Amino acid sequence: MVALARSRRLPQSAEEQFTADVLAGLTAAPKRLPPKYFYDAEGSALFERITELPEYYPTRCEMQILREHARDLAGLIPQGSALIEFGSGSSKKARIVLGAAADKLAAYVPVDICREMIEQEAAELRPDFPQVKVLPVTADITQMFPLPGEAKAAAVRVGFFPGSTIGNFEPHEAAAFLRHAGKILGPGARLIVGADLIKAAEVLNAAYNDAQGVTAKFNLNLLARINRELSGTFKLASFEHHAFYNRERSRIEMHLASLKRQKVKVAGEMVDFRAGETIHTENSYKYSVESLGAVARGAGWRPLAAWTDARDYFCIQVFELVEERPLRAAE
Ligand code: AVI
Repeated sequence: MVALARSRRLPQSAEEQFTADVLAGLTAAPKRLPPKYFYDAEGSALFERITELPEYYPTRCEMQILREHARDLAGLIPQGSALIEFGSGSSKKARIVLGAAADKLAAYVPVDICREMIEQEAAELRPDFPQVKVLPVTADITQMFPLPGEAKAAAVRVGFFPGSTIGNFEPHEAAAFLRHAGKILGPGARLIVGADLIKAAEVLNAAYNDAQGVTAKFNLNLLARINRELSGTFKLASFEHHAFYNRERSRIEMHLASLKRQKVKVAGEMVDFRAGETIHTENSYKYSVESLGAVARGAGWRPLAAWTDARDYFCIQVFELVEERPLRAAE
């Protein structure tokens, strides 16, 4: 940390960025690590296992809503649209939308940081939806990225942001992301967002403290990744997974708690831990249909439709980009 600050060099590679973010987070008070680093190959496989856990309801609820309202959803997709999925991962939810709206879609553009995964998914989708051009883009969805020509030329671009990934942004970041999505998708855009809803604390706490300990492994994998990639000396048995619902802030917080006083070396730097001190690794914000609608409105989107599952655990909302009208002289 000190060495990086002294050198005043800007991080260049992904590895330098990872080193800088980890050292900055571990020397901050309180300690924290960015949740985006959960998703190396090991972490992505653990996340896939989480989505199948009996306690982790979001994925099942979202798939159920998509299946149940696939026709209504297709009705809100204009003819000749391109579907742009932000952070597509396995594309299994997009398959439901493609199944219902393939005749309206000129192109499907899965966007993800992991090139191999989207190339592979694209290869599997093409034979199933021959009438839709599948055009994967490797990019960080929080940064500006160019769309393929076919998507730019489409009648309308429809964004798809499922999985409650919006919940892993801080509220101001969620608003900024929705504004940024509007800029990428352009005039007339629509946006389909999946979000986890506020509910009983027991249900939420169980979803992030599963009996098989997969979520604990997913959380601890962040330390294992630092050991693998940044010559870290974390002893995983000396840290414990903590996840709890913070009702005031409508969010699940995940932390890694140090079970004793200890020193850990990371990328050549020594980091001290007090007994009980935690590293804050993730927030997962929970919304209401109204609160998500309010964030979206503030970011220039008008709600068109909202559906929830039978228990109101999860929602899918569809928005339309509000046209920016130039001010007239009298206004
Ligand atoms: C990816 N994201 C929406 C998950 C969530 O529920 O916030 C990540 C996760 N963390 C622990 N379990 C699942």
